[in-house]
Amino acid sequence: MKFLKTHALWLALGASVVAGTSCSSQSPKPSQQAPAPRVDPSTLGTVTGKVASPVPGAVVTLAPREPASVSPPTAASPELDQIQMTFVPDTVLSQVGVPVSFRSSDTELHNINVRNSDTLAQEFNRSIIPGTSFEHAFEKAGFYDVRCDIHPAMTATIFVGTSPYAAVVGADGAFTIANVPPGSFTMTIYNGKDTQQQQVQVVAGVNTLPGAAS
Ligand SMILES: [Cu+2]
Repeated sequence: MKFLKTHALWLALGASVVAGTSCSSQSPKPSQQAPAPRVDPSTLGTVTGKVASPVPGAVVTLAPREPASVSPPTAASPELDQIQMTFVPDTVLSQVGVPVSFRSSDTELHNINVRNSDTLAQEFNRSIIPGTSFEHAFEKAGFYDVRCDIHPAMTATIFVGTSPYAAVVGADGAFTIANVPPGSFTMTIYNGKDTQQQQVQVVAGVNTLPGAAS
């Protein structure tokens, strides 16, 4: 992805917190050490915003600044499938220590070659038999490039964060982060090679940042 000066790209960034949109029925994943304390679903929100001129695979995260005040992860288990010679989805969000399920729903034999995008260190490289799956938990945060060496057109990206609050930015720049508890967060925007951070206070109700699109 090309370097872009995002200070000029931020036409708009808005964050709104909408109470009552959480899914309280999800169970903690087995990998999590402690069960999730009960959180009143009406206190959780959905943070939405818009990044101008996003590059493909841009990611937005919210890292709690007050860890004790926020709930543990509620995100679904991440999965990267292979369907008709394509990785689905093309960008997967995970967290440090949370297993990613690698699956092949294809009839072709593929391999999965994963490298850290920054260090190029190989995380693993293994073949996957059609109709099977395996899990792998990443221990280092960052972006990972995924490819199938048999079919060079098959590529994907995995983002491993330290927070459960993350979203892939859409082609139109829009992003939505669900199940966010009120609190103080550092928002990080990974837009290609460029990274931007700002502080966000998530409160009940609607919170629109300066410059947000109407
Ligand atoms: Cu392949």
